[in-house]
Amino acid sequence: MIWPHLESGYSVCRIFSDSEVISLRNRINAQIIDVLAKCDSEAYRLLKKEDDPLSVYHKLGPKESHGSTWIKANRILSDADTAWIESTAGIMALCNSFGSSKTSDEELLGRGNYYWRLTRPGAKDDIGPMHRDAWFWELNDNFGHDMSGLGRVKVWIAVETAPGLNGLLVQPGSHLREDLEWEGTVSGGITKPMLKTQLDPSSLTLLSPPPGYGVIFHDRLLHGGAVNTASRCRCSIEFTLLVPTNPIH
Ligand SMILES: O=C(O)CCC(=O)C(=O)O
Ligand SMILES: [Fe+2]
Repeated sequence: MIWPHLESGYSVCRIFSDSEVISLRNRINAQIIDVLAKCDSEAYRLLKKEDDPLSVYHKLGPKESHGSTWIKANRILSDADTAWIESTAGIMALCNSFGSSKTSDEELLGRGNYYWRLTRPGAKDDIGPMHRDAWFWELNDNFGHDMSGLGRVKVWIAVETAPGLNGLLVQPGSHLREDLEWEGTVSGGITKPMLKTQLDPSSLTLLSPPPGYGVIFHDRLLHGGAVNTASRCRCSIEFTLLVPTNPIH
């Protein structure tokens, strides 16, 4: 059972081998090119010749269209890539470690939803504020899932990170807090949670594990993106596991 840090609410462990990280990168690179071909012809022309678009994406500079290009629908793994990721030893072991768990399907696509994100150097808008994923589920009627007898565990896996310069910010132990105030706000047609309680910056820990390593966390853990202070984009992939019973609590 991969859930040792009950007090912190998260655990970091290796999920993908080096060759799997390369395969995942290649799949994300292909998706970047496909989406740019449809949504941003200028960026497409610049990046399609590159061997590794992910590592040069930052050279496009500040682009207002970044947010509208990289909506969730354009960042979700395809059917074929989903079948591949679910066949890797690391994802299978992770699912088995919680008993019979499976990846959630918030978008109702008939498959587990794995989506990646790019956060550009210095771009404050590429970063989500601190939140609990549980709040998204609460605001969205559990995305149509029947949650009886199920708990949720979130998984965030590094694809491209720079140690200490980007990654996932967490507040250790915050899954147990009962004093947090928040509200739902609508932005761009999506209802999102907004934390109202002020957090002490010194209570936050930046996790920037190397590519292939994942942060597995309680869906009540407070977390968010950290502004990327590296020179290249950060890339990570995330998904929610529905586990038979809540492993903490
Ligand atoms: O990667 C980020 O910036 C935020 C990730 C997040 O909120 C999540 O994985 O649930
Ligand atoms: Fe989140």
